[in-house]
Amino acid sequence: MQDETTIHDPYPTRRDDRPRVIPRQEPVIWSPKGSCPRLSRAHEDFYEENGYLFLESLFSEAEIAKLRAEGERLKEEQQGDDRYDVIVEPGSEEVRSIFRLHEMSPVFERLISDERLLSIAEHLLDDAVYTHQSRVNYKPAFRGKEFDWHSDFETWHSEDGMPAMRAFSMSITLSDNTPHNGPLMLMPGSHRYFVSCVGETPEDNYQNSLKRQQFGVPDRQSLTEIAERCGIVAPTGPAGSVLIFDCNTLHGSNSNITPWPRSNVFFVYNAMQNVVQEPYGGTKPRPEFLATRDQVRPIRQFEHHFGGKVSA
Ligand code: 6CS
Ligand code: FE
Repeated sequence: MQDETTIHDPYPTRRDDRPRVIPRQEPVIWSPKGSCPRLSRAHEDFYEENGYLFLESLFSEAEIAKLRAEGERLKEEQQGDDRYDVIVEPGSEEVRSIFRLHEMSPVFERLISDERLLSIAEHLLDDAVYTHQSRVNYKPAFRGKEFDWHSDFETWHSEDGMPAMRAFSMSITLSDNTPHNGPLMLMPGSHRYFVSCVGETPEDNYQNSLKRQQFGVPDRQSLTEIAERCGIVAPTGPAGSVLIFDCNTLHGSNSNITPWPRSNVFFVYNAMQNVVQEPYGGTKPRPEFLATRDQVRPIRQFEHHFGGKVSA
């Protein structure tokens, strides 16, 4: 158990019997604004204010067709295997998520280092970046179940030992995300509040939480207050769009009972200066497929760009 007197934990969670709302202590965008070739100033201002940004049709239909085929290939390949990094839907054998895409698929390994994504990641985090986690959430037709409201950072801090809010997710839509097939919902601006959760994390929690999260789900009063303050949005758009969201933006999604899947790839970029340490919740570190720990290496070397001057 992490002795609280040793390392100060700015975001204590799953420790007390009542929730707390702690103001965010880190910047949202770590680089000076206006220094990213791929984002306009309006994009940066929106992301800083809301904790998410939706970039429509970043990838062409031809590119997405290849990515979708790769997602289906992986699913066919894993179907029926009782693999630890393949999660099926509660109550069915439908594949819910496959993790470690960047290790299992050269196609997705290339995608995570695609300049259209990597340059934004290095800018937002102002550092060399590595893959903390990658997955495809299939949210299959008729049977794709919900994801309860949560902050990814709350889990990654408590169960993986991620020190600071210097990470974010990119969700690449492999299928059209419509208002009806369970698009990701977010509370815009919620990234500025860390909601500590109650309830001590059971050992090997991930064996249940990836199907249905019960620990690290904020209490209903906090969720209600923040939803009333921030509202709820559900960005939709065609396959090939990219939803960027901060590690601490509250999000979730409804079940999918439509005949159309809502399959999205998720890449989590973490700053090299924010490599996971001992889990702050005191549980044993989660397996490598959920949080890169032994294989941490930058996707590429990074040089700081301040006002066009390049300094190593
Ligand atoms: O535990 C995790 O790391 C995963 N759980 C959720 C619901 N979102 C982030 C991540 O995929
Ligand atoms: Fe999440």
